[in-house]
Amino acid sequence: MDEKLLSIDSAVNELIKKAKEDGVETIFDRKENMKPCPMGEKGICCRICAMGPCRITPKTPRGLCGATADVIVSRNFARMVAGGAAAHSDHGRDIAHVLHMTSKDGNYKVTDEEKLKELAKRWKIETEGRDIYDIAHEVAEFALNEFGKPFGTLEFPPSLPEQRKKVWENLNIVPRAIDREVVTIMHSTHVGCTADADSMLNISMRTAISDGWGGSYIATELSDILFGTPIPRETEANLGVLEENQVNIVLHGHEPSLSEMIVLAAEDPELIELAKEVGADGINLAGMCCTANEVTMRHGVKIAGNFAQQELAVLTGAVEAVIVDVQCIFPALASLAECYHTKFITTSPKARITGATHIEFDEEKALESAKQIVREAILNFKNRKKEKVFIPKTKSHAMVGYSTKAIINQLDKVVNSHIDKPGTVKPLADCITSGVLRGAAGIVGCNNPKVKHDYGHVEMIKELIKNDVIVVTTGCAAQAAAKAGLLSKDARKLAGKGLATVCELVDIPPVLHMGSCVDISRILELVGLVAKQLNVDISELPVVGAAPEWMSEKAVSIGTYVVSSGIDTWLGVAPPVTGGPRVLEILTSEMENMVGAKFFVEPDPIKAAHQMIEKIEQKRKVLEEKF
Ligand code: XCC
Ligand code: SF4
Repeated sequence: MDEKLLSIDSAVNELIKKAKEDGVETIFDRKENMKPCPMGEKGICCRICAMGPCRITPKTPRGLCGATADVIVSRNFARMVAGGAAAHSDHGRDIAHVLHMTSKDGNYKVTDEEKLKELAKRWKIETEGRDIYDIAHEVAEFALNEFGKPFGTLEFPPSLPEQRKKVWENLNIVPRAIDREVVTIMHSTHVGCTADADSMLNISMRTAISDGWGGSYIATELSDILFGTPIPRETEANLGVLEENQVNIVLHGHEPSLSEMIVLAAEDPELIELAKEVGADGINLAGMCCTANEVTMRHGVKIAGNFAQQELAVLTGAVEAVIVDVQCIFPALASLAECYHTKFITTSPKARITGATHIEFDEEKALESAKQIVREAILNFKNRKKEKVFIPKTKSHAMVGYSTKAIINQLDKVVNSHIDKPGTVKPLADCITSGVLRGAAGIVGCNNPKVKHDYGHVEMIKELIKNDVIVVTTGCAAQAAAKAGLLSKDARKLAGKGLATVCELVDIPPVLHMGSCVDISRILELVGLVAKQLNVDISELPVVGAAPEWMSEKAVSIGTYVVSSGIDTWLGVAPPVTGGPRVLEILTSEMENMVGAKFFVEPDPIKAAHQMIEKIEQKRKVLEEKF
């Protein structure tokens, strides 16, 4: 096996080599030995009842109950959507509970009062003359109600264009309560329920929409209210951000309610003093996966790496603790950490892992809990084995923190205040209609060892910006971009002339970091606002999406809500649906007639980028006739 082929990131390749020397295994080794099940890959294995498992073959074209390949594939797909929507939305619910817990003297406070009041007004909650915390609690209750309200449909944010809502109404896919949509999938996929691929995919779309425009949107808005709406700031990315002489703590997972408190705890003078007592120069926090995105957006905390790098952080031998909450955490970290001095600390009852040290994070005593966890890390510094330490030098400069509001602030730089009022997306819409920017692309998602690490993200992004397509990014894709230097303002030199000029005038990099995966809601918000500005539907905009290295169920939900929102989406890895001809036909063709967009599968990121550009140009032609 040629290690050089595993990643485009030299830090990764160096540490894969160290793993060999240290005699430990990583995902890259396990990938070598894993032979994926061909049935699973096509989605034609059903384990929904105990008469099975049933596998579809030429000799057995139906399961015992008579389910066809399409029925099985569509049910499996729906369950992936449900898993993903549940994870994002439950994260949103947790944040709502934290908002409900806020008080003037508590650990959790309201940071963005303006955003709170805006949301309160939208939800018709009285704000005049009221204590900010009374408003916060009522907003939290309203949000919590969105998950399980018995009647009516989801409250949509004002960024959703009316045209889009009509599309959903006509297809009968307007979500009701968020939990209800997830439960409906679990019910409909139970043995003896939905046995019709078309209907199963409609239900999937409705559930996915309840994630993107519901659970995830709530997660983002309430996180901003609690911890602040991100503004542009500088950071650094890659394993080179770990420090030789400091207590290194890696924050990994998703919900900012934990990581925000760790950030606070790490600033505590007593704990800094303790770090010095044990012989370190200080405490160094570094983020991983979406937690990294959350804390870098709001505090500039450095980014250690993305999904495929979590084991490699431990392999440096320089990490005192990996602190995790939920989602995207390798169980492999438990046994790996044992080979080093690293403490692998789980904190959520939703994600306990055998072999990990479990210190339950108590939100009622959040700061105290966080301090206890940081103290564990500090006390572990003495166990670091110098001879086992290897920190790659690699790190890149990056700009992060482009919330919709931050982008609008940047756009205000070019508003001619005699003609236009500031505070809108009009300058962006103008750049798109005039053709200075050909269009926009959202590049999101994970790492997947089926794709050379980071290659899919980085090559696709480079090709797009070269062709004057502005890129917005979240999740582990954003971290790939950060590590490759694409989030730096310097990356303008890789952009086409139009995009480079816009970046110069507006003072932004050509690739904008918009946050974590739940923050894809920020992308929906931005795109929705541009569509409203131009009075068109989202599907009419020269806007595309891609997940070149996706792997999680969350990504399936995301892909489905992005397409359902009218944005064509490219996947670098085929989802397990190829065994269902009707399912495949709907996802890659018929959805276009239904919601104005569809899925494309293209493993080659450069080819995919050109397909995306072609689609953008097609959409431009139609749009240009309107303007
Ligand atoms: Fe997870 Fe959110 Fe994927 Fe990264 S991008 S591997 S889902 S951390 Ni969300
Ligand atoms: Fe087999 Fe039908 Fe049971 Fe699935 S639901 S395992 S296809 S009998």
